[in-house]
Amino acid sequence: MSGVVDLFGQFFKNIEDEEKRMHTANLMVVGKTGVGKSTLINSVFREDLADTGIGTPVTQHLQRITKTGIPLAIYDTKGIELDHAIQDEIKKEILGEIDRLIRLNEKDNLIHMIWFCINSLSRRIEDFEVEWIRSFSEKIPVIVVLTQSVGKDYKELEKYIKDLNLPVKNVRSVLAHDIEITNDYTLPSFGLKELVDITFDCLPEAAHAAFINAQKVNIERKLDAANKAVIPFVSATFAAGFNPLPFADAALIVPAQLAMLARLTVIFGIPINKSLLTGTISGVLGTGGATLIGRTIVANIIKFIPGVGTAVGGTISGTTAAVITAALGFSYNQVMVTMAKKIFSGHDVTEKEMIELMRRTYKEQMRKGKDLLK
Ligand SMILES: Nc1nc2c(ncn2[C@@H]2O[C@H](COP(=O)(O)OP(=O)(O)OP(=O)(O)O)[C@@H](O)[C@H]2O)c(=O)[nH]1
Ligand SMILES: [Mg+2]
Repeated sequence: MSGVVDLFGQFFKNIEDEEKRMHTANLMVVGKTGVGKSTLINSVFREDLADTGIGTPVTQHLQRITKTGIPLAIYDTKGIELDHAIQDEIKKEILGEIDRLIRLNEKDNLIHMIWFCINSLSRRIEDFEVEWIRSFSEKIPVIVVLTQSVGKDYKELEKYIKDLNLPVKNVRSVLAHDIEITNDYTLPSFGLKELVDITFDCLPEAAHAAFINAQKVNIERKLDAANKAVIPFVSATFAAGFNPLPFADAALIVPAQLAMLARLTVIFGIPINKSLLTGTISGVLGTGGATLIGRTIVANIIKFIPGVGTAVGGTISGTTAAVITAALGFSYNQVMVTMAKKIFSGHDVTEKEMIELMRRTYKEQMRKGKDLLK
């Protein structure tokens, strides 16, 4: 490869393409007023979705909340605690919409999952709720979520509901948000990570990536998906370098590696800060501003391989190429984990610390891969 390529321009274009390719996950959240639906949504998904998303009325008692950049639609219900006649109407309304979407048969528009929320503090499940759960479960997987679970009564309610043997996927207690009891005593939130896990298992495969991207409580799930996504790129670079690549041609694998990093970025679903990402990646690719010469990048990448240096007979083998790609992918994922944890808990991340982390984990990964090079 000769000349200068706008690699980072291509990288951000790859990110846009990956985002466009992603399906959406559609989740209905049902529950009486004040049970904590909005609090739950804001605690599980990015960017305070319930408060900052755009709500579009679907029917009188159902609105669809979405937000640009988040591959998720939430169907939020309103006013279901009203009198029996109205409850029947609302139930028909919701079932009507569910059926309409099933008839449309577009996988991006189907409602994939229902969280049926009941406030633990109410200490009971009403007859109409049991009836609704039974009807909805015939069409869509339902998880009963016991919200605002504090004290010990919620365990009794959880057991009571489980013993009803409803046709649901699960019954889970959660506390979506910490509760401050006194100045120095806070009840910590719990159960959200588990809720994400069991929801994930009920979703159709096409909605998995979107759901992982949109949620912010289960970073291990993001990491797991991202590490799996590295493998095909490693195989591809191994194949590309099966015949030892002349040193200069090794730069040909760099765009594929950046395509990999773009995919990993989108799996994590962290708000895109272009200069932060450019800086972090340049930390191992070498700094050349927005544009880099392929040769420089390869020289930079290779110098991290212990005992290989820049001259290996002027060629780079398939195994070396694969080790480099794996090290780049896995170290980038570690950086994304740190970034996700900080950003989702409201902390700042600095470019300097991300560059250092990227370099350190990249070197570690290269050391691990070194055995393969012998
Ligand atoms: N600390 C704490 N407060 C909660 C939790 N869940 C709900 N709340 C509080 O309960 C109240 C009602 O919660 P919302 O999330 O607005 O309930 P909702 O179901 O969205 O209510 P509607 O939109 O009116 O149907 C709010 O004051 C919340 O702060 C929780 O897990 N922890
Ligand atoms: Mg609400």
